[in-house]
Amino acid sequence: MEIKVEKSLRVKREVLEISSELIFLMGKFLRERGFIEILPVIISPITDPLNHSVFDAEIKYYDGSYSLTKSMIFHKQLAMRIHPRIFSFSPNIRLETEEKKSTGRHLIEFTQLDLEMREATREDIMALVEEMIVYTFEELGRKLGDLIAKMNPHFSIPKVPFKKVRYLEALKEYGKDFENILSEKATEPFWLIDIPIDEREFYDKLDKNGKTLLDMDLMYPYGFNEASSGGEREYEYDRIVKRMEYKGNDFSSMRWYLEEVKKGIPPSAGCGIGIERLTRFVCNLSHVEEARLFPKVPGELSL
Ligand code: ASN
Repeated sequence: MEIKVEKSLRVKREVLEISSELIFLMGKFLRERGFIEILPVIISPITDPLNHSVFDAEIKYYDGSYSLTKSMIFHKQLAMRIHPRIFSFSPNIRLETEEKKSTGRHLIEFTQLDLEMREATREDIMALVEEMIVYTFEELGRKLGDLIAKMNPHFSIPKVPFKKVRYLEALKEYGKDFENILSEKATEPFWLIDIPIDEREFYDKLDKNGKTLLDMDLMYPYGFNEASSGGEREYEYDRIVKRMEYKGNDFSSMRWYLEEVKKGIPPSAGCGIGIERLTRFVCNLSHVEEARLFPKVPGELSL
């Protein structure tokens, strides 16, 4: 295992300035639309089971243990009881295996702008995110356009609405590597929608067709690949139990969540947008490790 100390501090000052402005502008946009920022949850007895395996990140505490947050999905759903529109800049820990290093878009500690909206549909969230990106890029261009132009010849304000591509249709046309192929070919961000039930976690809502989900990934062009994932949520106890059984999720570690769902949680939709990936895209960086201070690359130890 390599120890890479000085690399952690090699991020460019300009990149940090752009990242800081992105965070500020997206928060401003959401506040102006009635969202409130909630503080992130770092440890909890429940966290996102994810659809792929990572090493455990648990902290023993007295007779029990806490998990480090992999995503705030369940806490966002519970927060819907208190306020209809929330967001958080949520640090996530996912102890990915070292192969993920070469994707250019994985860090084992990253931050996502996680947002959730009560009674919303997937379409509401896609429209909101499109508007937020356009607003953020316009304001960013006005303030830091010269700086960005030096790093990224492709930087432009995307046209809305973004194109929507059905997962299964893209898979049929381009084969297994369709996400990379489509992202390489694209010059504008686009949505990947209707992701099959086996490819995602239990909490995104199953369509009436019983096969695909009412969910979406936002994809960046020029090969930058996935930007965000989200969807409409399952919120009814019986449906959630069925979905967990289908996926083979562990019920005992999810009991805190299930107890709350039994009491009732509102329907909602939302998504999470990776801040380091957004910074990487705007600044045209080859790896997310160049998009933040103190990056934690899969398979390495660093400061
Ligand atoms: N934040 C994502 C969402 O809201 C979940 C995730 O990151 N796995 O759907």
